[in-house]
Amino acid sequence: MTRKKDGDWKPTACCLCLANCGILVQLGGDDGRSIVRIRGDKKHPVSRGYTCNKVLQLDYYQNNKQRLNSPLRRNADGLFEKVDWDTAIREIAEKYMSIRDTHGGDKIMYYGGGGQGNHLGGAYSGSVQKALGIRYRSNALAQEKTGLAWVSNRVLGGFWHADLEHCDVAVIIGKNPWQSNGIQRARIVMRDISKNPDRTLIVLDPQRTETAELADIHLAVRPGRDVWCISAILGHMVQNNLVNIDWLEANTSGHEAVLKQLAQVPVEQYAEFSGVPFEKIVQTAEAIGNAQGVGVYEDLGTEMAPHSTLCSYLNMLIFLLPGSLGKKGGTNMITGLNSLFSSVLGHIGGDGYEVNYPTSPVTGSRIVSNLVPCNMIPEEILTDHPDRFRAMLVESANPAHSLADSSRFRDAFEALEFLVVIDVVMTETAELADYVLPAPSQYEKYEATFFNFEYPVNTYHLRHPLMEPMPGTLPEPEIHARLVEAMGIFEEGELAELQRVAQDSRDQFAERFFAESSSNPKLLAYIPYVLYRTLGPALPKGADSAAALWGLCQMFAQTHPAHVRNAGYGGQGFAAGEQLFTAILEGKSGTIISREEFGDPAYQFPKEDGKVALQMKEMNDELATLADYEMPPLPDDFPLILAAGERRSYTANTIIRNPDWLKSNNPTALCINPVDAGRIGLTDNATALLTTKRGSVEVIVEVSDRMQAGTIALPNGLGLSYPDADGNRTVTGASPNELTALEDRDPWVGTPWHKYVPARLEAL
Ligand SMILES: Nc1nc2c(c(=O)[nH]1)N[C@H]1C(S)=C(S)[C@@H](COP(=O)(O)OP(=O)(O)OC[C@H]3O[C@@H](n4cnc5c(=O)[nH]c(N)nc54)[C@H](O)[C@@H]3O)O[C@H]1N2
Ligand SMILES: Nc1nc2c(c(=O)[nH]1)N[C@H]1C(S)=C(S)[C@@H](COP(=O)(O)OP(=O)(O)OC[C@H]3O[C@@H](n4cnc5c(=O)[nH]c(N)nc54)[C@H](O)[C@@H]3O)O[C@H]1N2
Ligand code: SF4
Ligand SMILES: [Mo]
Repeated sequence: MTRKKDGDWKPTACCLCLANCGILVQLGGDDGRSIVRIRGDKKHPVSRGYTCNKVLQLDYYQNNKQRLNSPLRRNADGLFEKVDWDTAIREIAEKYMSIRDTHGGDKIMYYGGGGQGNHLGGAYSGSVQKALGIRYRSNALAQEKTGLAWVSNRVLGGFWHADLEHCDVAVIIGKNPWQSNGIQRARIVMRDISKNPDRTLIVLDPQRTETAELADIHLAVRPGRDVWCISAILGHMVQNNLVNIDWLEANTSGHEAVLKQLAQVPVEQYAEFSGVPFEKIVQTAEAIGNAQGVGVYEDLGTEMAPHSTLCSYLNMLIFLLPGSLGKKGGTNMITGLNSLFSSVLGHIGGDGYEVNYPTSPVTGSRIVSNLVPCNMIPEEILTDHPDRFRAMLVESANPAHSLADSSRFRDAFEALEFLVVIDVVMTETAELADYVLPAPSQYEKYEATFFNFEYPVNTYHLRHPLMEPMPGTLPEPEIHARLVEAMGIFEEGELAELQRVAQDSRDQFAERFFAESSSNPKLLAYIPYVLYRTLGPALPKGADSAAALWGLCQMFAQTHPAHVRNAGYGGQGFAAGEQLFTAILEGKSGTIISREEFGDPAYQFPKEDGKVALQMKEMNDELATLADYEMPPLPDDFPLILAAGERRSYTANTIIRNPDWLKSNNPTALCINPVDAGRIGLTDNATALLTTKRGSVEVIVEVSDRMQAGTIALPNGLGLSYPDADGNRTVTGASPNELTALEDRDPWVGTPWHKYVPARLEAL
């Protein structure tokens, strides 16, 4: 074997979680298509060389037995047959158009568009959606982050970043960054706060997680009772002058009403009900109230449990009451190339309630951030309502496995008149499709995400391909472009002039593109497609997928000229946008796109009146009900609370399917407290039957004193099928959504209560 030289290291990023750490890889194997060595990329401006344990397993994603290499069509016997691309594109376009023309494009739903590492392809789906008149869409954000997105928009007018690198108090709520990362350089950042006597790490989690073990204050809340714990903390702050009243008066509206409400919180009673000792509530309130900079990070432990939306609102008060917005070490509003959360809201009436917000067609559910609540999708299909969804396009997502109640989702997908799935592998959802379209892996094409949430220096990482695409695949932008063409949206030659100018010079292209679009609105309406087919061919081979970024760079440079200039891109007219785009296109380890100033009021208070709307009537009303709220008792036959899907050192949603990657002793285990295990008669590695009102699965037990008594936890992303050595498909581990129910969801935004599933466990 020849020794690899240092020059063989190629920069890219890890696609296993939203941190997208910059990495360097070496290729090897018989055909040079295996990722054989991996290390952190120190040149990456955000991750700076950091990775977690999972990154070493990336080749299980790149190379596996389920990769697709041809479009598949379901034949009359219900089996898949290979078809060529022209046939697949033509037939798919015809079928969608016929549904559009007969029932209306709003009966076709778009789901997905990208996972943890790939958002570029989904950006081009906008043109297909436009061509079909698709109105409703959704993705996994509508089963976790829509509550947060809603309250953030209402209160702050945008989305925020917690400066955990510099804060003196970090509050981590329902998140275990030690295992789930997401936060940049998570383990280093958590350890730094933990080690520093002048900084305080507060962790709210029923479980003694690895992160909780680092905490100065671990609030071991009873599951599902976060809202009382957080109210008690805020109540104690208000009742003991631990709030920054000058800041609130100067920068917020409605604070009198909110402070009055919190002044009435029976702190001791709430503390007791939440399971957290009163002294710890006091200690937490004092740490937050006396801090210069407070950073809050919430995640699934609170977002997938009862009162989740109210919790998200109260979690923002944790940094707002001490006035910790718009400063170093605090919380800052972010601007990125493209926001994953749209700021569309209804109308806020004179009484403070939102009305005329968008809703879903059948159940009338609130649509936040343009996303139909995931838990409502089956009900929007399995009905004879005339406005039901009749067809779907699923791209880079596995909803038949990842959304609540897989069995109902299977029924719903089977009831559709037409389902097309775009993926790199055969998935549980693809199995149910009429057509499956294969895409190259994220290491075989230009790829990027819009998870650029950093502040004050924000970055963008366009990854270059490491190898040629797998034969038989087409990148998503090409698939979408061909669908648009099969639907006859543009005339032959309609884009020829723009194509010609693009070949000459990108500066002229900008002038020409914006001039032409004022007379031809179609160019803007189909902007991803138009850029892909005009500017795309003028970019380096394969980089046509980056064409849409050019449009985003131009917009970003127009809307944030100072931030872009501070990052080094300037000049008149379209020059700054052009320079920014060139830097992103040519950069291989991530590119700095903007530099902001801490505390710039124009950006920190984006709402129209320049103030934070501390009061949010819907939430204040719900807060008022807590004093009289009775927890619904657990049913006698389901005495345990199951967290259905937690992050472990070997889970990555469903991105890696080959079970060989599961390295630790028993990564598929159901964790249970020793007392409960003893009562049920279970020991380590015992097999048990786990049952909820929706179903039963077999699990292997791990007894763990990290678990709070009365609670059990199952890892996420398992229960995937994969061919064994003989080619027989076997399932490893339990699929959590065989156990979850659609109706157990947040009343505001429909997010599931996966962390609060009543369950029973029996020895087998
Ligand atoms: N290893 C790994 N990392 C991942 C992923 C992965 O699949 N595997 N997925 C990525 C994705 S998509 C996401 S969204 C993030 C999610 O990241 P996290 O939110 O950190 O993930 P979880 O482990 O599901 O849940 C976090 C914590 O919630 C706690 N919890 C359970 N019930 C409650 C409760 O009632 N209250 C509170 N306060 N806490 C509770 C659990 O004990 C657990 O420690 O992870 C990302 N990173
Ligand atoms: N019970 C329970 N359910 C959960 C969770 C839980 O904690 N408990 N967690 C939830 C959370 S937070 C999330 S984010 C969701 C995630 O669930 P999904 O949004 O469904 O995402 P993934 O499981 O990451 O699946 C991504 C799909 O993209 C495919 N893919 C990878 N690369 C490419 C590519 O380049 N192109 C295309 N077209 N496809 C590609 C993969 O093969 C995979 O099928 O799961 C949710 N489900
Ligand atoms: S933190 Fe996330 S992106 Fe970084 S190496 Fe780990 S899984 Fe990959
Ligand atoms: Mo997620």
